Amino acid sequence: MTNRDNFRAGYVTIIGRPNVGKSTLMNTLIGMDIAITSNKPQTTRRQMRTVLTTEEGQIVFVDTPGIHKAKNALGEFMDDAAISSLEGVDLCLLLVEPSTFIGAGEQSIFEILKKANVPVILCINKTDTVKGDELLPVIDAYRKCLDFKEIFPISARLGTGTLKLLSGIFKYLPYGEPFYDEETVTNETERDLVAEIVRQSVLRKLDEEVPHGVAVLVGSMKFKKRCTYIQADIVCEKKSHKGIIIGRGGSKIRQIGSDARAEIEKLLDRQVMLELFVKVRDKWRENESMIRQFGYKK
Ligand SMILES: Nc1nc2c(ncn2[C@@H]2O[C@H](COP(=O)(O)OP(=O)(O)OP(=O)(O)O)[C@@H](O)[C@H]2O)c(=O)[nH]1
Ligand SMILES: [Mg+2]
Repeated sequence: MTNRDNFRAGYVTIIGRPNVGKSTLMNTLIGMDIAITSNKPQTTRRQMRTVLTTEEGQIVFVDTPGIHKAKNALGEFMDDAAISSLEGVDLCLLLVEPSTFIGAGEQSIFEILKKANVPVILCINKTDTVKGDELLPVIDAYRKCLDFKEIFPISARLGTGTLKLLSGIFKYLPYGEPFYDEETVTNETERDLVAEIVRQSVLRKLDEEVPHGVAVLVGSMKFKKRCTYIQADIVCEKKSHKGIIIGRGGSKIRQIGSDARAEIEKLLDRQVMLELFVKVRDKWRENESMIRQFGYKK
């Protein structure tokens, strides 16, 4: 039983530039792979909430897209999703790379944070990629940029420092009742999680510009006795991209499908048959109504 008198509950947004490890950190903190991750920037496209409930309290994490210079309407939606996540949360985690180079990208985030009335904890991530003595200058450089409540060096990938970070987070949450029951891990629908897993497979199997122009829509999900049948559309921006996604003799789409199916089976904990179709929607990332149709809406 939890001691409700000392129970804390609050919302914590995770923001930062693309590819710094925000989604990896959220997954590590909740102990489950809910948000998709990849080595390509701009993997996350909209806010995604997950819930961690412990004896100490309940944290509702908000994973957000990396803040970047938007090049199209989808990019603007993504930046807005990240920036607007600061409204109404109790705490913000700002994730950065372990480097003393603080560029225009970081500066623009400091400006956003100065305007938001939210306490900020700085997480210097990917510390597994640097030597211990390289961290002090990084901490020093960042300390001068903003009035951070705390600074935690972590490795989201290895889980180093994340327990300390969790205790640090709880300190900034108000005492109160939980928002969700303690079994809840996310408020995402299975359908949306399946679509994200297929998109993750595309991101991991394809290079550069092709996955950036891909959206995934789950058409049907039929729960049968032995198996769940899923049909999904992979929407891309150009005919030439469609050819790349399908690959010679269908080899690429088969790899994308089999990796995605394995992940979906883990999520649903049952056998899955996955059928993928590739469609072309010219310049959909510039088209507000298609962007909404593909699930990128508030
Ligand atoms: N070495 C190392 N790599 C990490 C760590 N955390 C994340 N990564 C890697 O960094 C890459 C980006 O991780 P994501 O979690 O997708 O980053 P993100 O900030 O959510 O990226 P966007 O959604 O594109 O903004 C992936 O290849 C991760 O495996 C870490 O602690 N150490
Ligand atoms: Mg992400």
